[in-house]
Amino acid sequence: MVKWSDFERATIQDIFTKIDKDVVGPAALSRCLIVYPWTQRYFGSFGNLYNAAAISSNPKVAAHGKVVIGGLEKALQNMDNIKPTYADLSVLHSEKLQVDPDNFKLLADCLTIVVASHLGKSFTPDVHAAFQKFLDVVVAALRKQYH
Ligand code: HNI
Repeated sequence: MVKWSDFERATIQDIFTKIDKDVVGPAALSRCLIVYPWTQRYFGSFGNLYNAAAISSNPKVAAHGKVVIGGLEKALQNMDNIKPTYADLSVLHSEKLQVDPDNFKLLADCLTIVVASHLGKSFTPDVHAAFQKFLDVVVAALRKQYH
């Protein structure tokens, strides 16, 4: 069972309240596909991913970036039960999508960079630490059903 301090709970909620999810989700996924180009292999049906400009303006990438944020919000609403909440999602990524689980951390890091750029000075080391812990728990939950 993950223990969350009151500061961590409040900080993580505050981050999701402050960020523009329709911007941050697409920006994080685009960044991941650009910085780590091998991740594009899972999005063959998304059309034009030929370069950074194409990826950043690809409507399917943007739409999926919002889906990923929606997935994170589900974790946010179940902070004390993220692993069971993510069981089906983990099976989907493992068995159907066959996503290499090492990529989860890459997308999580891209999300952190985008959130930091949006929150600026308020993204202090303490705030960053709370967000990192949240993403570490999410990534562990997504890896859980991999064998
Ligand atoms: Ni991910 C589908 C959440 C990381 C590739 N992914 C989803 C869905 C959610 C989701 C939610 C939709 C499930 C459904 O349709 O029921 N993905 C997340 C989260 C993370 C994550 C919260 C990590 C923070 N996914 C990744 C990574 C990759 C990835 C790192 C590949 C590099 N995900 C996919 C693909 C799909 C997907 C591919 C299916 C997309 C589609 O519509 O075809």
